[in-house]
Amino acid sequence: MNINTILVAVCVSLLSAETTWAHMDKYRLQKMPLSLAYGKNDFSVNDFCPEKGTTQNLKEIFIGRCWDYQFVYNRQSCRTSELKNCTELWELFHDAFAYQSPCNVTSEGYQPFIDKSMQAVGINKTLFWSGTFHVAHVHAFENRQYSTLEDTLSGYITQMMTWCGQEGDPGINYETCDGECRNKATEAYWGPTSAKFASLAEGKVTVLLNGSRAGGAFRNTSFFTRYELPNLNPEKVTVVNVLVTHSLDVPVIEKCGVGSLKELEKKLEEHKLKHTCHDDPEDIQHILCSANPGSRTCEAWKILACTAEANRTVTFTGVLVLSMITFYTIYNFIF
Ligand code: NFD
Repeated sequence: MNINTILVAVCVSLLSAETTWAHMDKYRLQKMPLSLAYGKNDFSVNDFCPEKGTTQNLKEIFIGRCWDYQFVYNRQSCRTSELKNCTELWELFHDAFAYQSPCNVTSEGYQPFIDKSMQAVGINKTLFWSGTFHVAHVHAFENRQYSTLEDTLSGYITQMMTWCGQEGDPGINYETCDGECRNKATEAYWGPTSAKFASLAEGKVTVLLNGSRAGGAFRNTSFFTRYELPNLNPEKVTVVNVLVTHSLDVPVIEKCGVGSLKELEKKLEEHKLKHTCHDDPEDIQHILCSANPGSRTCEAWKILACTAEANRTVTFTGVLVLSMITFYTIYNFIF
């Protein structure tokens, strides 16, 4: 039996069912940001939001979130940028879609609201996500150096809401937004909002992709591909750090440099953007494992991490003992 086998056996016995992940998750649940309060999995917005029409009390939620953002959620925004008038922002937003059919809504209509509300998040802070909604927001929340679109005023106010207009009174359709132009109307808002967010990015930017997503981690149809990547300014963005995460206990579909991630590298080069790519970074793996402590992937990962740590400790102790023996021998020899 070699030393490594012994260390693995020690780690297996030490790692009991009651793990640190579970504690971390309990702590996290106490102070969840808005973007995390709605569910733990990544699923399509249609599954997530069963209501068919505009979110009830849209105006009140909009204005409430707007003041909340400026005075509570992102308190320092009062100091770093001028205070925005939330009623004025609501009017700009409302005028972009109310009293019109969703088929007539345009990106240009939303531009005054976007221009008035969107602010830069700061150098090295921008975090994009695609297929990783939940984990990206936990990551941004826990590593305060990151900000997603949903951490900006415009993204915070409008995230996870549904809205659409109608020609007749009251100008907003609370019954259904499921008409033929639903996607076009969604795109008219989120397209230019994502583009503006990306155009303000500076320094290192990070994108968190899902390497277990059927259809590829980097998809031609995603907002990231169509609106964010093309609007990154190579004069201001020093490097694009691609992080690829994989769902636990399911086969890995893509890794850095493979499949659609190879396409992403090409696209970044076409845009003259430097890039790096990392599979399953440790801090992301911690987040996934804290939510699913019993998963097979996490168990294996914990044993690996523990064995590596134990190996380091054994090596360190060995070197220390050897140095002491050498020192003792030399000392005895001299004196
Ligand atoms: P996707 P993408 N809960 O994952 N962005 O690249 C809720 F509520 O395919 C942000 O197309 O990536 N919604 C928004 C979810 C909209 C969830 C558009 C979930 N668990 C673009 N998972 C936004 N905040 O709504 C997915 N969605 C929705 C910007 C999500 O709202 C971001 O800066 C989106 O409408 C990010 O870098 C749709 O599913 C990138 O574009 C497609 O999400 C994400 O768009």
